[in-house]
Amino acid sequence: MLTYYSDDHHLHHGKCELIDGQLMPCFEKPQRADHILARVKNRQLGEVRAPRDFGLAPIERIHSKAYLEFFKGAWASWQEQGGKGDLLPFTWPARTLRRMIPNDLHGQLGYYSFDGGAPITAGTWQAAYSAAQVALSAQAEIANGAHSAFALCRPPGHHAAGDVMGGYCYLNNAAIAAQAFLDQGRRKVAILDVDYHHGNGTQDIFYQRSDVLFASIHGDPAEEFPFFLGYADELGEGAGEGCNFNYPLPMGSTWETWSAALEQACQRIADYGAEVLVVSLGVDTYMEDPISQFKLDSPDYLAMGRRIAALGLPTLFIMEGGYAVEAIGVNAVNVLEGFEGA
Ligand code: SP5
Ligand code: ZN
Repeated sequence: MLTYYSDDHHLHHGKCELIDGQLMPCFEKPQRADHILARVKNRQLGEVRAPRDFGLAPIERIHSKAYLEFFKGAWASWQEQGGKGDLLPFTWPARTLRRMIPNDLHGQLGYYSFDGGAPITAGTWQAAYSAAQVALSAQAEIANGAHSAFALCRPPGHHAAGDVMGGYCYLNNAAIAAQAFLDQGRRKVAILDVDYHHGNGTQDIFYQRSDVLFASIHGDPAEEFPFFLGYADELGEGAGEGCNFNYPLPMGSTWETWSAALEQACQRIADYGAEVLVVSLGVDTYMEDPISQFKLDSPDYLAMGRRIAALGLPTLFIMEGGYAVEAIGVNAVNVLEGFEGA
């Protein structure tokens, strides 16, 4: 399996995030992608290629121009104001407030985000832009006939909606790739999100559409981030009704519980008649993940890859979360090796 990867992810390195009332070093850090790349090479998964540049057009199919303009220019505005430190939002247009776009940079940052987990640093735009190109390059590989490809994206994307960043995510790499398949003539794309957290951004982007089926297995949002989306009764709306499936699972879930949900999600994908599959590959379901509460073990990821392969679909794997840095390479590549060995 080919891997697409860009060193540009190193340009994004946020300083801290608020966890349990304490400012902690960001869990979403460059070593994550470095460990996965090392494992891809060590296991000789296949060639590692730099992305092509498809420009902004395929990104604009998912994200609004206003959002992209804001994100691209935010760091420069901050510097003009003499800003020090990462750009972090602190006020959001929550219930009781007006949903308007203020002039002030921090006002705009609040408007275009849903949490304080997506810091903008000097290189964040370039890193996120390159991650989207990594996803598009792997997508093109499959469009050209490959049965599978791995987009080693960082920063991740599945929490980002059309004009909202958050949860370590800025540009929704999986959604951008899925849309590219459709724009090239495919009619039905399925996205399977196996990250520990609900892919709220991806769900929102495709919620009213029938050309993308979204299925997500995640920590019950009643107990876990992102809290405000990802419940089992969210089934899609309008034309998209019946094209959205959430499998919220209890804290502490093991492979036994998790794999039963995977079975159901795969059944939905098969019934839908997807022509191609995009997997939002988060491995923060791992038992030793520092911010998550599932109990999957490393060999379980091989089984996960095998079950996904049994769908028999051309499959694009897109890296999302996973914060147990020492094990992230083994776990992510286990999914890919399970898929290939199946
Ligand atoms: C892509 C992705 O996986 N994003 C996840 C963002 C999660 N941000 C919220 C983290 C909350 C962690 N709470 C941990 C409590 C540990 N005691
Ligand atoms: Zn996650």
